[in-house]
Amino acid sequence: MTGGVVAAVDLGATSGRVMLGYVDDGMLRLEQVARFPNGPVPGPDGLHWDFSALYRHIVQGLTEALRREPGIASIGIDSWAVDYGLVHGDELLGEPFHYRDERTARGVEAVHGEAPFEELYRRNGLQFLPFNTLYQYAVEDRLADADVALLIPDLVAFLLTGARFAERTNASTTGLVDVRTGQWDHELAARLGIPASALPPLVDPGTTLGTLHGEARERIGAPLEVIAVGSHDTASAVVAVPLSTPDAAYISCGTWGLVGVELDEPVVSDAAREANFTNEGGVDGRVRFLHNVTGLWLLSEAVRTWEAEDGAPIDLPGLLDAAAAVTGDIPLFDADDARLSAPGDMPARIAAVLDDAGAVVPATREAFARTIVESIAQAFADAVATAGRLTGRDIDVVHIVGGGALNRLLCQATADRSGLPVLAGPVEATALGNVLVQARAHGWFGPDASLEDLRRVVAASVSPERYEPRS
Ligand code: LRH
Repeated sequence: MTGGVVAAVDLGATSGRVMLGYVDDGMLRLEQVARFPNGPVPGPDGLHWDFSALYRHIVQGLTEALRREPGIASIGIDSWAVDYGLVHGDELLGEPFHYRDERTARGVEAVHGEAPFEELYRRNGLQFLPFNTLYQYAVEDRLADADVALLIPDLVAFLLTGARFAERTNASTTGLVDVRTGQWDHELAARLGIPASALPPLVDPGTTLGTLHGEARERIGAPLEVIAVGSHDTASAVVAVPLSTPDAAYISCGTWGLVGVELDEPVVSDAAREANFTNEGGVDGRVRFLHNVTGLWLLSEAVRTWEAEDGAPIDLPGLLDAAAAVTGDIPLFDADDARLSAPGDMPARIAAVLDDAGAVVPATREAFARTIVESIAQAFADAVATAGRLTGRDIDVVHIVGGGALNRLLCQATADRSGLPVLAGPVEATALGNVLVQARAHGWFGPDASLEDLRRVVAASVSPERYEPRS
């Protein structure tokens, strides 16, 4: 076994990072080089991302990474799914839309008018999420003006190297990839009026995309290679779940809680469709059979509102400690309620959902925070049970990875409500998965390392915290 160092660009909905990932004799270590904020930016025509700022931060971060570590072997990029940028020549046609922009409602109507959801599910295996890329394309005015449409990590790779590809795990979230073959569904795209320019050549994780070129190469300072990783952040996170039993479930918990199991073959049964379970593409052709639960978005948006009210930052660990000490009945709400997906005054939105269900609205912030965390945990427990039912598995342990693994109240509540032990960590699963796939491409784990071998490296490098269910 050999080793080396790679750079991982990991873009989340609330922040982005550039990390160095060190592999040494079967062990893995991360060092953060840069961290920068991210979030929805309201504009005259809707919610966008400030992609130009993100790209500037990425180039700065990579420059610093190379300064610290001149021996970097390659760069890998992952981000949230579904969103894209339109490219004409070398130019980006405007800042990408944010998936929480409400224009997608019109897209759903237009697409389902041509291809009903039942048919879409048979073809693409995706749960219904109103922002899946095919709905966005249906209301995208400038699609025809573009030479190519690229999902966010592919767009970053294009700007860095000039290469125009679609990495397969992330492409699977567009709704335009055939769940059986893993290839673009050209027939569906044509029926929906989506041009071939939106379906660039697909590549698998581990493929070398290109070498830094032009201004990026000058700024960063070396002709580094960019390697495709599981460029959907959730795909990278699932690579780094140290699955401890064959019947383990995982929750990749950040803004969203992605709750499910890993499969070899998709499940597109009526029951899976009705339960709104998705079959997203995983690394090495695995299937991420999971359901999107509205995760820590509910808490972070509530905190954002309270901070605006106070004009001062909130001590989140302190609030969660106070929430854990709340006694008495905890009212619950449906974390997946569609009214909770847009930004803005989350406490009022949740109060309306509770009120409509005849539940009591908590009177203090700590009680409110407790209700939010317990409602997320209940949705996690329900989704774990459903994943077991739909796949015939007797789930025996739940791994929580991502930022949510740090939330002790959430981890314990998930154990209590699912009746299963929870193993929390690694927190940095997404960046670790990104690093692992690059390291494997360099042959640092031997010629034929499997996903299981990669997970053994994670298990050797981190120690998850265990939460036992309490009655
Ligand atoms: C998590 C995530 C999730 C998608 C959503 C858009 O960051 O990628 O898997 O459903 O963002």
